Amino acid sequence: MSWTTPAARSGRFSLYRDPHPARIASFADDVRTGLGMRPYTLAPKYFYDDLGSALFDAITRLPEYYLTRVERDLLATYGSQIVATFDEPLELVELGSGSAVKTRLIIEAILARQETLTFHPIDISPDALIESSHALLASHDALSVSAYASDYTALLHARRLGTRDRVLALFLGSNVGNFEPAAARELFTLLGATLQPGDGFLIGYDLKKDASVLELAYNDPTGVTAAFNKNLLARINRELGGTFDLSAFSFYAQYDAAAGAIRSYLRAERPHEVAVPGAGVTATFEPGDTIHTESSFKFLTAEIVELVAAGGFRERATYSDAASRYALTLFVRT
Ligand code: AVJ
Repeated sequence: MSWTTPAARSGRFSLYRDPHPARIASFADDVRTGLGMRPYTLAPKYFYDDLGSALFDAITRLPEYYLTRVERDLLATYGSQIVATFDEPLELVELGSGSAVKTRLIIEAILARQETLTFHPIDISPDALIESSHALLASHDALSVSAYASDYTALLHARRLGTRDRVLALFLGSNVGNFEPAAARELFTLLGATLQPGDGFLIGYDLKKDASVLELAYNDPTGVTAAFNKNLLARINRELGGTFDLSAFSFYAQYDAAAGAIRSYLRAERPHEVAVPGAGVTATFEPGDTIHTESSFKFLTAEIVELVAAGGFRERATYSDAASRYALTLFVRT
């Protein structure tokens, strides 16, 4: 198997798979490392199994979690303007496309002014890729999809996107928020090396704001975010034979204003001993011991501009809502 030969092809759809998935640390390896030392840590990319993806989808509908809704409104309002920044024909690339619901708005803006479009979604979940691609293809005859089931850093390293025309790359959903600043800078450097001068890059990010608004978005009173986090323990039980008692843990998220990040934790409420045979690790918990599950960074536009500049990008325009909750910044590769 290789990046150049699709693992599946039918009509206007091709799916490419990472030929070297072993280079990416596996779930078991990451669980062994994360529970093998203190403070306990698990990586947020493992939230997204089938149940976790469904729970995240529920989060995006919570009244307190404004991020998804505001971003969708910004794309609906400014999509055509964003697309009109570039000469046609455009090709579209998306890092971490997930369900690609909001991408539809950009696809439609592009297809309003050119006859055909190739969309290159990259996502770690092949199921999400196949499902979202088929939904998009079913509603747009003029669309072709070249999908990549991969960690996007691995794919960008491989430089095998196979684009021909002017590219607009998307990185939406505040996904940048899960990257420590140094890792984000590295990702933008890699992206910049993959794109050509004149190509575009649109990033969506959550703006810094009052801690109470941010904390409510992550400590939703319905408990969906708590379930989303606890599913990580349930997934360890399901896939690695773990013995986590989910009822021994509570969830909380706290804004670290100095770092500009919401930090999410599962906290043991009583003494607990866990074995995870599939990862070859055991862990003990005293009441109050935590597992750090996620950091969700918040930004000023100037901070995003500075980070993305590492990849050789210049800010072209920034769009945000009237309440300055969320922003899209459009960059051009220089
Ligand atoms: C998908 C990483 C942007 O950090 O806001 C939502 C994930 N975690 N609620 C975020 C998430 C808890 C989300 N990102």
